[in-house]
Amino acid sequence: MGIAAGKKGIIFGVANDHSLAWYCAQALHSQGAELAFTYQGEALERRIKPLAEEVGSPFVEPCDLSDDDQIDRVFTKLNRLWGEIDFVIHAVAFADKKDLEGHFVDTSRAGFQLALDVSAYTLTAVARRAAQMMTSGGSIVTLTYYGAEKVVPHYNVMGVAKAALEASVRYLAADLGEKNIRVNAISAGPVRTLAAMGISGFREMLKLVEVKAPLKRNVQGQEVGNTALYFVSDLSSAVTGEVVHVDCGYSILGM
Ligand code: 0WE
Repeated sequence: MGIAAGKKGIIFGVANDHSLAWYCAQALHSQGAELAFTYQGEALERRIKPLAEEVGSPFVEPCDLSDDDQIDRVFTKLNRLWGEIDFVIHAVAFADKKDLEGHFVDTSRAGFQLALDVSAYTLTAVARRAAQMMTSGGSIVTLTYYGAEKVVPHYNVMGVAKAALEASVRYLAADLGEKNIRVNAISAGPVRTLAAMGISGFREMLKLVEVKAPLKRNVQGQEVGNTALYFVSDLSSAVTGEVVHVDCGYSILGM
């Protein structure tokens, strides 16, 4: 018996075995949770299917979260499979690469809309549909980053999107609390994932955290997964609307 035994939920955002969504999946599976997955685009199918199989998942579907019809389709299908769910892991973000290289002031309307739509609105889009299936209460967990709170060079429009995401966590927590649905965010320190690859200066960021953070190291994917497990489990039954930093203490320095 594990602390997530008997709990069922859906995970959005596994791209490969380095994804924070995948670390969440492994932590949840290790404690008895049953997992459903969605992935973005044909290209990822070949990567996701074997991972889902590793954790015995009965549900792996494509879903472009920028398309309401695809979200509806996934939840209709999930409802037919399980009828009820206990948790959602939302680990999804996207901005145009060119908006993560230059200056924030140069962000186009289209770039702003894309980043906010995919990285912030999708939490609300998913939460509304998931809440209908959370008939015994539930837990919704998303991933955010320090760039929402303070200026991080080049994070730019993603920082604005994560600020909107963190505010959405609080408004969703207020709306869904009466159904005993909790909504929280994990603000993870930098981790080598697909989303972090190719970002200029990422290695230097990892080095800076190692030198400056109170714990003198970077966060591991497993530690982010364990925090998601805590939020899904009843250990966090009175915690909602929170953004918890899982960053080896880096953010307390205010750098
Ligand atoms: O939230 C993120 C990554 C978000 C992200 C990354 C990409 C890269 C490839 C969103 N969209 C894209 N679009 C792409 O085309 N992180 C917390 C990781 C991250 O991203 C940064 C960081 C850190 C840390 C970007 C600039 C500066 C620091």
